[in-house]
Amino acid sequence: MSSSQFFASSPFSPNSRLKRRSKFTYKHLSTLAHSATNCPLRVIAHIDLDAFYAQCETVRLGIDPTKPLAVQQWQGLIAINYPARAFGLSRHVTISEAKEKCPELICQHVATWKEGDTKWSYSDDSAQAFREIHVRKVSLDPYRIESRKILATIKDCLPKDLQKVEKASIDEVFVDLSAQVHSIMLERYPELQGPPPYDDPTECLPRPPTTALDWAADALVDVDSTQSEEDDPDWDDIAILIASEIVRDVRAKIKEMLHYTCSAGISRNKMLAKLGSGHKKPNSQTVIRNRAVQHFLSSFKFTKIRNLGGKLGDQVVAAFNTDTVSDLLPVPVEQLKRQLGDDTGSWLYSVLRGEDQSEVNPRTAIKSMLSAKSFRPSINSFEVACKWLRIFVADIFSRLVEEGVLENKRRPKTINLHHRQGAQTRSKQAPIPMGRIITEDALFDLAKNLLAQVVVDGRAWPCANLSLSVGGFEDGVTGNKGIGGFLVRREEAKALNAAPVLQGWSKAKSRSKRSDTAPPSKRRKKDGSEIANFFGAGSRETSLQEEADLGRNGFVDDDTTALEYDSDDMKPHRDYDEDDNAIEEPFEELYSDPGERGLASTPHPPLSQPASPLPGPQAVQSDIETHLCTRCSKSIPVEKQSEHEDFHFAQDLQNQHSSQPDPPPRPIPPAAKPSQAQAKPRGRGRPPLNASGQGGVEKGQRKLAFG
Ligand code: DCP
Ligand code: CA
Repeated sequence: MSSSQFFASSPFSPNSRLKRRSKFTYKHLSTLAHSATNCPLRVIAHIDLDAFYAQCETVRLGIDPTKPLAVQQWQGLIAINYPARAFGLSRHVTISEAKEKCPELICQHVATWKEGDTKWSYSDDSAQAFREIHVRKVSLDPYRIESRKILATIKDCLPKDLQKVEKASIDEVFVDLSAQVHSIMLERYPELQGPPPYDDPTECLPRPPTTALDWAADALVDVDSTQSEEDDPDWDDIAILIASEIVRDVRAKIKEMLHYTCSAGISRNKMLAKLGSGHKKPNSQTVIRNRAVQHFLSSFKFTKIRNLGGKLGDQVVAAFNTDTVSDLLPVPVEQLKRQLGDDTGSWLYSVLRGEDQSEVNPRTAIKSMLSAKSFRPSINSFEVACKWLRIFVADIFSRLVEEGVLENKRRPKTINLHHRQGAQTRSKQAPIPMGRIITEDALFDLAKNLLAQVVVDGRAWPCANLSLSVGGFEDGVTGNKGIGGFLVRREEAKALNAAPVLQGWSKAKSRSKRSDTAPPSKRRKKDGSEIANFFGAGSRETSLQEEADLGRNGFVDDDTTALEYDSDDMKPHRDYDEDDNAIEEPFEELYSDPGERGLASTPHPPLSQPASPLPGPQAVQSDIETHLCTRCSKSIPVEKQSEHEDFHFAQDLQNQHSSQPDPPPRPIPPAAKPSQAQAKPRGRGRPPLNASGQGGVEKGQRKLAFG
């Protein structure tokens, strides 16, 4: 569609006669072509699917979209479609309340993984799914698949060479339309193609030849009080109108091809575009022209603005005793700086005026994958934890296969285990061996080793929360590995052998405070020095940054909230999130013992399948051929001998290069790690071990059953 048909020429407009030149220059126009973040003609769209999971289920099941539907996860509702919202339903209502308010509500349970399954599946019976909560974990794969299709459709609608699309979450994208709009403007308004008068790029552009713009069905935000609708459009209005047409076409295509509705915001930056997409839902697009920005923002509480939803927002509210944008506008920048610090003060000053120069980052490749589960009641043994690790690995592995890991197109470099016990979160990380195909079993072994290290440290049980993630994705490398391969092998050996270095969580917390108040660049990427990694502990306490990433990406538990997430960060999708995939896992199951929820009559799942016995210490000793290491006098399984030697090699190197005192050498932590836990002297405050070397079962805790 061409919008020029909607433009009326205004030869007699008194305004246009008076203002023959635009307020924008040739330079501005040329920076639009380059999507410069400081270009005053810049146009950004934010597209957000309406009630996403609910729409996925409606479409998948072929249900009439006007029927009320909610997506259920165990006993909670995680997505409510708009027809159901008309009955006053929200995510906060319980299923019984929801059914009371809306008896015809369709509740569809999310897909789940069950131990031993090779794929997630849907259960026809939500109650049945809930009964099996102790052996199932949620899979969001169906929504990821739809999300990918939507992203592909959006990209197909935009010219390949001019598109800049950032996937911000499972159901949101930012699109920088500047370059495309620039090219359309030149086509529609040939007068813009000529060189600037006197070859001076600071010369103003001619005024657009129009007085009235047709905004079709867009929700147009009213202009600021200092502006007038009577003023003829300038090029920023034209640019945003063209962007709005593009977005309308994209939304129509998504509807036509995939049957989903979405809402959009179109404005001069990401912050405003995002506020715009939520302004009028569902199935609408909101345009915030430059001349309407202040009016639009003034109606908001500043706590709704990105980065101001959390502690920083609270701090500002406390400092100025207000939560509205309009109350803060008269506050001079100097005062903001005095009260909030220089960086935060000037950042806030700009944000309140609708300024945001953050870039649309077109990366779409997945950076990490996370699979997690919260346990209530907690789990109490290595054996049960390993069963969950099996499920996590199966879940992650199937996603890796889709990511082309088998063909070595891309592969993750690290595997991380996060373990929560009470108030303490511990994380272990190890490199994933390079130079060989990643298999499910290999991942499981790595995961089990990491868990064994947690067990060795003591205080592993009861465990309230476990998560496994892989990260550091790289494009696959083929051919001769050379010295790089050698180094990785040493690093890898070290990872398998070296003692974890635990730092207190409280330390991490206090470090976190330092970076909390810098809103625009709250979390900077850590400097990952390869040499440092090589000489550092191979498996280590995950850094604060990694914790933050993990938390931001959804696995926000009681401990990680200490890292100060904005309230909108608690949403599944963080704009500007670094890790693409894990952000889709945030609402991972946090379930309660049915008894605790007043559902005492709901039986716990029966012990339908006895837990498979884990090889105990004796079994390992007797079944595995061992080698006695002359360096440390440990018995090492023969197949681990070369890795063990690598460990000593790496440790020797470390001794040469480090002035730090060395940790005592530890034996390889294989599957039989609990035996080593048993052998290790029990530290103060550690719970007593039971006969199998596992932490004692806490009073009131019950051993969990796997079906
Ligand atoms: N989600 C979730 N738990 C939350 C928030 C969201 O599981 N607390 C999931 C379900 C949502 C999806 O993420 O469908 C997208 O989240 P949104 O916040 O974008 O919410 P919706 O898309 O459901 O609704 P809206 O139309 O308001 O965007
Ligand atoms: Ca949404």
